[in-house]
Amino acid sequence: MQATTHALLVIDVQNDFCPGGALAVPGGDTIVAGINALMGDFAAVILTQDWHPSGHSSFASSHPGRAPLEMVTMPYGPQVLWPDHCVHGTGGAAFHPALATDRADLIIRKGMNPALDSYSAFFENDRTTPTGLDGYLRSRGIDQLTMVGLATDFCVHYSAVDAAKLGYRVRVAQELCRAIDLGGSLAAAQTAMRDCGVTLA
Ligand code: VGL
Ligand code: ZN
Repeated sequence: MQATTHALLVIDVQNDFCPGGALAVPGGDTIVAGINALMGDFAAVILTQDWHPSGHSSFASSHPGRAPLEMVTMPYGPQVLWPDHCVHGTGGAAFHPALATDRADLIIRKGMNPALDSYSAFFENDRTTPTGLDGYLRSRGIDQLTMVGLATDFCVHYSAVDAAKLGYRVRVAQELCRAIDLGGSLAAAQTAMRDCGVTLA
Protein backbone atom coordinates (compact mmCIF):
# COMPACT_ATOMS: atom_id res chain seq x y z
CA MET A 1 0.00 0.00 0.00
CA GLN A 2 1.20 3.54 -0.71
CA ALA A 3 2.39 5.57 2.26
CA THR A 4 -0.18 8.17 1.40
CA THR A 5 -3.19 8.23 -0.89
CA HIS A 6 -4.17 11.62 -2.15
CA ALA A 7 -7.64 12.54 -3.43
CA LEU A 8 -8.94 15.67 -5.13
CA LEU A 9 -12.18 16.98 -3.61
CA VAL A 10 -14.03 19.30 -6.01
CA ILE A 11 -16.60 21.32 -4.09
CA ASP A 12 -19.91 22.48 -5.64
CA VAL A 13 -18.81 23.49 -9.17
CA GLN A 14 -22.46 23.93 -10.14
CA ASN A 15 -24.26 26.34 -12.44
CA ASP A 16 -25.97 28.25 -9.63
CA PHE A 17 -22.55 29.19 -8.18
CA CYS A 18 -21.28 30.40 -11.57
CA PRO A 19 -22.03 33.73 -13.31
CA GLY A 20 -25.70 33.77 -14.35
CA GLY A 21 -26.64 31.39 -11.52
CA ALA A 22 -28.89 32.01 -8.53
CA LEU A 23 -26.00 32.39 -6.05
CA ALA A 24 -23.25 33.37 -8.45
CA VAL A 25 -19.73 33.47 -7.06
CA PRO A 26 -17.64 36.04 -8.97
CA GLY A 27 -15.37 34.19 -11.40
CA GLY A 28 -16.84 30.83 -10.40
CA ASP A 29 -16.59 29.53 -13.97
CA THR A 30 -12.95 30.56 -14.41
CA ILE A 31 -11.64 27.67 -12.29
CA VAL A 32 -13.19 24.82 -14.27
CA ALA A 33 -10.41 24.27 -16.84
CA GLY A 34 -7.74 24.31 -14.13
CA ILE A 35 -9.66 21.79 -12.02
CA ASN A 36 -10.04 19.46 -15.02
CA ALA A 37 -6.32 19.69 -15.70
CA LEU A 38 -5.53 18.70 -12.11
CA MET A 39 -7.69 15.57 -11.98
CA GLY A 40 -5.13 13.21 -13.49
CA ASP A 41 -2.66 13.91 -10.67
CA PHE A 42 -4.77 12.18 -7.99
CA ALA A 43 -5.58 8.61 -6.93
CA ALA A 44 -9.26 9.56 -6.67
CA VAL A 45 -11.50 12.44 -7.72
CA ILE A 46 -14.58 13.22 -5.62
CA LEU A 47 -17.18 15.81 -6.59
CA THR A 48 -19.70 17.37 -4.24
CA GLN A 49 -23.06 18.76 -5.23
CA ASP A 50 -25.20 21.14 -3.16
CA TRP A 51 -28.62 19.50 -3.54
CA HIS A 52 -31.59 21.12 -1.83
CA PRO A 53 -35.31 20.35 -1.91
CA SER A 54 -37.44 23.35 -2.90
CA GLY A 55 -38.52 25.29 0.20
CA HIS A 56 -35.24 24.43 1.98
CA SER A 57 -34.83 26.17 5.35
CA SER A 58 -31.61 27.90 4.20
CA PHE A 59 -33.59 29.82 1.55
CA ALA A 60 -34.71 33.35 2.48
CA SER A 61 -37.94 32.60 0.58
CA SER A 62 -38.81 30.08 3.32
CA HIS A 63 -38.72 32.84 5.99
CA PRO A 64 -41.47 35.43 5.44
CA GLY A 65 -40.16 38.99 5.74
CA ARG A 66 -36.52 37.92 5.47
CA ALA A 67 -34.14 38.76 2.63
CA PRO A 68 -31.19 36.86 1.18
CA LEU A 69 -27.92 37.27 3.10
CA GLU A 70 -29.67 38.05 6.41
CA MET A 71 -28.83 35.83 9.38
CA VAL A 72 -31.29 33.71 11.32
CA THR A 73 -30.91 31.46 14.32
CA MET A 74 -31.76 27.85 13.59
CA PRO A 75 -32.03 25.12 16.26
CA TYR A 76 -28.45 24.16 15.30
CA GLY A 77 -27.05 27.72 15.40
CA PRO A 78 -26.67 30.81 13.18
CA GLN A 79 -27.50 30.38 9.49
CA VAL A 80 -27.12 32.75 6.54
CA LEU A 81 -30.28 32.96 4.42
CA TRP A 82 -29.51 32.37 0.75
CA PRO A 83 -31.41 32.98 -2.45
CA ASP A 84 -33.08 29.77 -3.68
CA HIS A 85 -30.23 27.78 -5.24
CA CYS A 86 -29.23 24.24 -6.26
CA VAL A 87 -32.76 22.88 -6.09
CA HIS A 88 -32.38 19.19 -6.86
CA GLY A 89 -32.98 18.26 -10.46
CA THR A 90 -32.83 21.84 -11.79
CA GLY A 91 -30.27 23.18 -14.27
CA GLY A 92 -28.85 25.37 -11.52
CA ALA A 93 -28.00 22.30 -9.47
CA ALA A 94 -26.24 20.62 -12.42
CA PHE A 95 -22.48 20.68 -12.63
CA HIS A 96 -20.89 23.37 -14.81
CA PRO A 97 -21.12 21.85 -18.31
CA ALA A 98 -17.34 22.01 -18.83
CA LEU A 99 -16.47 20.16 -15.60
CA ALA A 100 -14.97 16.74 -16.42
CA THR A 101 -17.52 14.81 -14.37
CA ASP A 102 -16.70 11.54 -16.17
CA ARG A 103 -13.45 11.47 -14.19
CA ALA A 104 -15.23 11.28 -10.82
CA ASP A 105 -14.89 8.23 -8.57
CA LEU A 106 -17.69 9.48 -6.34
CA ILE A 107 -20.30 12.23 -6.39
CA ILE A 108 -21.60 13.13 -2.96
CA ARG A 109 -24.69 15.28 -2.45
CA LYS A 110 -25.46 17.36 0.61
CA GLY A 111 -28.15 19.68 1.93
CA MET A 112 -31.07 17.34 1.24
CA ASN A 113 -32.59 17.59 4.74
CA PRO A 114 -35.13 20.45 4.49
CA ALA A 115 -34.49 21.52 8.09
CA LEU A 116 -30.70 21.52 8.00
CA ASP A 117 -28.12 23.16 5.75
CA SER A 118 -24.86 21.45 4.88
CA TYR A 119 -21.82 23.45 3.82
CA SER A 120 -19.31 20.75 4.60
CA ALA A 121 -18.82 17.63 2.52
CA PHE A 122 -18.39 15.72 5.82
CA PHE A 123 -21.04 16.98 8.27
CA GLU A 124 -24.27 18.92 8.00
CA ASN A 125 -24.48 22.33 9.70
CA ASP A 126 -25.48 20.79 13.04
CA ARG A 127 -21.81 19.70 12.90
CA THR A 128 -22.74 16.12 13.86
CA THR A 129 -24.83 14.49 11.08
CA PRO A 130 -22.33 12.74 8.78
CA THR A 131 -22.62 12.67 4.99
CA GLY A 132 -20.75 9.35 4.75
CA LEU A 133 -17.72 10.80 2.94
CA ASP A 134 -15.34 10.07 5.83
CA GLY A 135 -16.23 6.36 5.70
CA TYR A 136 -15.72 6.25 1.93
CA LEU A 137 -12.30 7.89 2.13
CA ARG A 138 -11.13 5.71 5.03
CA SER A 139 -12.20 2.51 3.35
CA ARG A 140 -10.19 3.51 0.28
CA GLY A 141 -7.12 4.37 2.38
CA ILE A 142 -7.21 8.04 1.42
CA ASP A 143 -5.45 10.18 4.01
CA GLN A 144 -4.59 13.33 2.08
CA LEU A 145 -6.97 15.76 0.37
CA THR A 146 -6.56 18.67 -2.01
CA MET A 147 -9.67 20.83 -2.16
CA VAL A 148 -10.83 23.18 -4.93
CA GLY A 149 -14.16 24.74 -5.89
CA LEU A 150 -16.91 27.01 -4.61
CA ALA A 151 -17.16 28.85 -2.42
CA THR A 152 -13.83 29.32 -0.65
CA ASP A 153 -15.42 30.91 2.42
CA PHE A 154 -18.39 28.56 2.83
CA CYS A 155 -18.40 25.02 1.48
CA VAL A 156 -14.64 24.76 0.85
CA HIS A 157 -13.91 26.32 4.26
CA TYR A 158 -16.24 24.02 6.22
CA SER A 159 -15.09 20.93 4.31
CA ALA A 160 -11.42 21.75 4.90
CA VAL A 161 -11.86 22.39 8.63
CA ASP A 162 -13.87 19.18 9.12
CA ALA A 163 -11.37 17.12 7.14
CA ALA A 164 -8.45 18.48 9.17
CA LYS A 165 -10.32 17.71 12.42
CA LEU A 166 -10.96 14.17 11.15
CA GLY A 167 -7.21 13.72 10.72
CA TYR A 168 -6.69 14.19 6.97
CA ARG A 169 -3.79 16.21 5.64
CA VAL A 170 -5.59 19.01 3.82
CA ARG A 171 -4.45 21.48 1.22
CA VAL A 172 -6.74 24.12 -0.32
CA ALA A 173 -5.58 25.23 -3.77
CA GLN A 174 -6.88 28.78 -3.51
CA GLU A 175 -6.20 29.68 -7.15
CA LEU A 176 -8.82 27.07 -8.07
CA CYS A 177 -11.39 28.36 -5.58
CA ARG A 178 -13.56 31.50 -5.63
CA ALA A 179 -15.22 33.25 -2.69
CA ILE A 180 -18.58 34.87 -1.92
CA ASP A 181 -16.83 37.17 0.64
CA LEU A 182 -19.77 38.26 2.75
CA GLY A 183 -18.73 40.82 5.40
CA GLY A 184 -15.15 39.60 5.72
CA SER A 185 -16.04 35.92 5.48
CA LEU A 186 -13.07 35.14 3.24
CA ALA A 187 -10.44 36.43 5.68
CA ALA A 188 -12.23 34.71 8.57
CA ALA A 189 -12.32 31.45 6.63
CA GLN A 190 -8.61 31.65 5.81
CA THR A 191 -7.79 32.19 9.49
CA ALA A 192 -10.04 29.32 10.59
CA MET A 193 -8.53 26.95 8.02
CA ARG A 194 -4.94 27.87 8.96
CA ASP A 195 -5.78 27.46 12.66
CA CYS A 196 -6.86 23.88 11.94
CA GLY A 197 -3.61 23.09 10.15
CA VAL A 198 -4.95 23.37 6.60
CA THR A 199 -2.29 24.35 4.03
CA LEU A 200 -3.48 27.27 1.90
CA ALA A 201 -1.64 26.94 -1.39
C1 VGL B 1 -22.65 27.20 -0.61
C2 VGL B 1 -23.97 28.80 0.32
C3 VGL B 1 -25.06 27.95 0.31
C4 VGL B 1 -21.30 26.82 -1.13
C5 VGL B 1 -23.72 26.33 -0.64
O1 VGL B 1 -21.21 25.90 -1.97
O2 VGL B 1 -20.31 27.45 -0.69
N1 VGL B 1 -22.79 28.42 -0.12
N2 VGL B 1 -24.93 26.72 -0.18
ZN1 ZN C 1 -26.69 25.53 -0.46
